[in-house]
Amino acid sequence: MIRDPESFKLLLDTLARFVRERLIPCEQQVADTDEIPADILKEMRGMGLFGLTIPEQYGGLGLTMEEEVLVSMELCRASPAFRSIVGTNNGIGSQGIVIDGTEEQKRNYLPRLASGELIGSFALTEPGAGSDAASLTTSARRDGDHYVLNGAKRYITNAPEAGVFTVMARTDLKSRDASGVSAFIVERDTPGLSVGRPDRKMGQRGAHTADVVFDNVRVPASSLIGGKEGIGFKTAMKVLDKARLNIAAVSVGAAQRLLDEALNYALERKQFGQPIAEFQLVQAMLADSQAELYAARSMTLEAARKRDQGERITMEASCCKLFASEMVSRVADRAVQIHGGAGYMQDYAVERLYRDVRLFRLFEGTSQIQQLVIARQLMRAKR
Ligand code: COS
Repeated sequence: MIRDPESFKLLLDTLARFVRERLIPCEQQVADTDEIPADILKEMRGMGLFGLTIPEQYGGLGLTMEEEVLVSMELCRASPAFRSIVGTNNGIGSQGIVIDGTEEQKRNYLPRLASGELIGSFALTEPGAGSDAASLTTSARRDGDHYVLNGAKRYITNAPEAGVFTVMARTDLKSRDASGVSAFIVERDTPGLSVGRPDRKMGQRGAHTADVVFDNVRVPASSLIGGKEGIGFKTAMKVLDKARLNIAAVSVGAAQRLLDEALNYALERKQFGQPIAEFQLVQAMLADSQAELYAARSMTLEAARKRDQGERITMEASCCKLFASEMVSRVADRAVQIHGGAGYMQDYAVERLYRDVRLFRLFEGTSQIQQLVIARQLMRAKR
């Protein structure tokens, strides 16, 4: 749902200009330094990019899902690192509070997340609990008016920058499954919480992940999301439904950029006396990329509209995440192929983007987990 087409077009046009004039020219610097420059971050805050999805009453732009995916598609024409720094505040680092938080929790955290003053992060994955997220072992033992957290989380996006974490931990210490998991809001400076060194990754320089360790971290009982034990896994899954749809949009944005780079190169590069774009084997790669990109874009928009109508989109989000993240990998591969030897060189953006987009098939649920979710939903509908 687009609430006000005119002002939304203005937002998209402003963003497109920012991406073109500020972000893309800065990409190589981000890749070289592994940091997003402070002036770019300031501009992103000024544009409201940290609070796109946070409801207006808490200081955000309150975008609908359709608006959100269109913004992600535009933003992700630039290096995914720029999306990543705002990604957790708009997605997994805030949505647990937006979806299931108490009024007090919303009032306390959402305005600062919306402004970008605070970076939010989502701590589900553990060294021993990746795809099998419900097997997590981080514990939260009740102690009077507090809970005491112990355990370790792994590959936590924006942990080095985060001021607040949504942490999934086991409150029913005898349980082994999802039913014993609760979600907590844990502030960065709580004694006993430590963040490891940023991970060294294949790509996505400028976007950071790290371990987060909880060593007798005492948090007030009021930091239990929704004020209720045992619903934390469901909160996490609801957050991921939305996040997966967003990753589909992120993949579409990156694919648009990759195709653009490939097309420009094919039109300029001459071999056998003519631009390589004139060769039908190159055209086939361009055409397949465009067709798949269009399909991913269409399905993502359709699922977003469905969510805006209040429908559950668990299956659709997984379909979109699966298809779009696999699609962008194929588009990236073809973009490198069209560039020939140049595509293997760091002088060309496609070399970096090829490595960056590989993550999309892994995080927020691997392609295999999306297949599992889709198949389970299909079977459930028959029972
Ligand atoms: N929305 C609401 N509730 C959901 C849900 C969703 N999308 N998905 C699951 N649930 C509920 C289930 O209904 C079930 O509740 P009941 O027992 O009351 O019916 C509960 O949550 C447990 O669900 P399920 O039995 O399906 O859990 P599993 O342990 O089988 O795990 C998968 C399900 C594999 C899908 C889940 O662990 C997963 O998504 N893994 C990947 C994790 C991931 O994406 N990690 C990325 C890092 S986080 S950025």
